[in-house]
Order: sequence, then structure tokens, then C-alpha cells
Amino acid sequence: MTKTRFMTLARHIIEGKKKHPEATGELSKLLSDLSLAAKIISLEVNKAGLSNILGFTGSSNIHGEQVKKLDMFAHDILVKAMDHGGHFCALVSEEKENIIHIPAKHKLGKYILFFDPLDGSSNIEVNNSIGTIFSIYKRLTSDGKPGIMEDCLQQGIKQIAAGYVLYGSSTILVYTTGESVHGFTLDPLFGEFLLSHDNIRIPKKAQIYSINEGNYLHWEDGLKMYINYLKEEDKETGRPYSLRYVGSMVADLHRTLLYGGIFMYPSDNRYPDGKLRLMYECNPMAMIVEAAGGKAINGRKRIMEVQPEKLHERSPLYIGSKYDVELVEEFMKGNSRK
Ligand code: P6P
Repeated sequence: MTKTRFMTLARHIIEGKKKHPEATGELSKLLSDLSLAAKIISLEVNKAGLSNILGFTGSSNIHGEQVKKLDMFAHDILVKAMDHGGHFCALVSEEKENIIHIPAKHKLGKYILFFDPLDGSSNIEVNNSIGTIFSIYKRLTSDGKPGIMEDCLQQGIKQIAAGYVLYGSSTILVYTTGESVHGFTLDPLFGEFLLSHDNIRIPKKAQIYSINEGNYLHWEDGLKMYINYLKEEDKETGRPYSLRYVGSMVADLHRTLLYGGIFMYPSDNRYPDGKLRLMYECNPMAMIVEAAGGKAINGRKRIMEVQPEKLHERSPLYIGSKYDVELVEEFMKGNSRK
């Protein structure tokens, strides 16, 4: 008889070991606020496919309600869910250029929340999985005042917690506080996120690579040589690798976390700094993958050691199994293998 564990997200955080014990109570409250937002977004994402059938006109639906683009909807839900709990002194969203300040009527907290409300939302029309990504820091300036840029522009190594919600065949919330990574699958019956992936460890190596090969001509030579190396026949090193690319970062990263291999979004002449955003795509995913035993670099250095200069700055990203990330790093340094 298998042992069933009715382990909810809130209980797991309270009972779990933590790198930041002082954050236990606060963390479980803010993550449960976040999980509420995730449930509402999941409901909307899952019926989005019906919008054309149900006569949603794009500006107002058959009930005369204003229908927003899904990513703005997700943004609004997250702000509403996170701005009044007294946990944050500032929010930063992919959808807003500037820091979102906490309304004066609400208590200010000691954390900063970065989030990408609905990454990959262009995939919704073709029913591909999309996701929400979040990253939490502790403020640097004194309590009691609104958070400022100095509180926001911190290296990824300073993250207190990070995670994502993947809206796919099921809705799964994955988070870390730095030591271990855990996944919770939404049980629509209970409306609870229940522990489904305890202590996720990324495989040390796997024969899967994930990159938009359409950009091949724009890459630097070391990367081209690495990708060509992966395609050669060599049983001993498990080559050729398989290419898997959804084009939705959370879906590609979730597969990489569970199956291993490497996900890459390099810089190229269209995106000299890469396409993905450092603060609410690269850093949170890097914290998760490193806590699971993997590695994440920008091609030259550990991504979580990059000192951000701007809220929405972009970064190249190479992330996944330690062996595979270290191998592409070697190729990028010009030490190709023969
Ligand atoms: P491309 C989605 O638009 C996104 O921001 C990420 O989720 C995804 O990994 C990437 O862009 C895909 O970009 O250029 O391959 O379509």
C-alpha cells in the first residue's frame, strides 16, 4: 500500500528545512497568496481556448465584461493577490516598466517580488503550456518606506525564494528556498496544491538540448561547434542528442529540470544581450536548477552573480545538467572536443 502524503504547499513550507528560517511564517503566507493567484490564472488559462466559442470579442465578452489579454489578466491578479498581505515593499512585473508601489492603505513588508505573470502567452492559441515565474528578495533599505531601485537591483544569489507555475496538462507549482526543489500539482477537486515532486534533483547529464536552431546563423562560432558536436554519431557520449524546444521557457525548463540536458537562449545579432530577462526569467530558473544540482551561466559566468543595472535587462542563458552546461562553456571558451 503506497503511503499517501496529503502534503499541502503551506504545510510543506512550515515543516521544511530552510536556508532562511526567519522567513518561514512570512514565506508560507506569501506563497499561499501566490498559489491563490495561480489557481485563478489556471482557471482562466484553461478556458481561454473556449474564448472564441463563447463569443469573447477580445474587448468585452458575452456578459459585457471587459476581456483583457491573458498576460495583463495574470498581471492584475498577481498584483491584487500580493500587494495587500504586508509582505512586500515593491513589486516588479514584466508587464510594467517601473517599480509597482504598494498602495498607502496597505502595510509595507520587507520583501521584493519580481514576476513574469504569463511567460510564453503567445503559445496559448496553440494550447502549448505557459507559465508564471517569480523571484523574491529581501529589501536592503530600511523598513517602513516604499522599496526603491537599490532594493531591486540585487544579484540572483541574494534571492530568498524562487519558483514557477506551469499551466500545462496539469497545473504545477515548483519552488525553492535555496536548498531543495519541490513540485506541487493542483488538485482541482480540492483546489489545493499537493506535493507531487519531493526534492527534485536534475540528472547530472542527459541527451536532450533545447534551443531555437532557427537562429543558428547568428550565433558565435563556439556555440555553432557545440551544436554540431551534439549532432555527431558517438555511442559512448550518447550522441546525437535529441532536440526538444517548445518555445515557452517554463515548459522547456520544467522538462530540463526533470529529464536533464540543457536549455539555451544565447545572444545573437538580433538580441546582443540575449532575449530572456535576467531578474524574472533567468535568475529564478537559475536558483531552482542550481538547488536541484544543475548549473546556469550567461555563457561566461554564473548567471546569479551578474550584477543587474536595470529592472528589465536581458541576459543570454545556458542552464541545465552540470555536465552539459560545463561542456558548452568549454566550447564557448574555444576548447572544442574532437
Ligand atoms: P523564440 C516566450 O516568448 C519567451 O519569452 C520564452 O518563454 C521562450 O523561451 C522564448 O521567448 C522563445 O523565443 O525566439 O525562440 O520564439
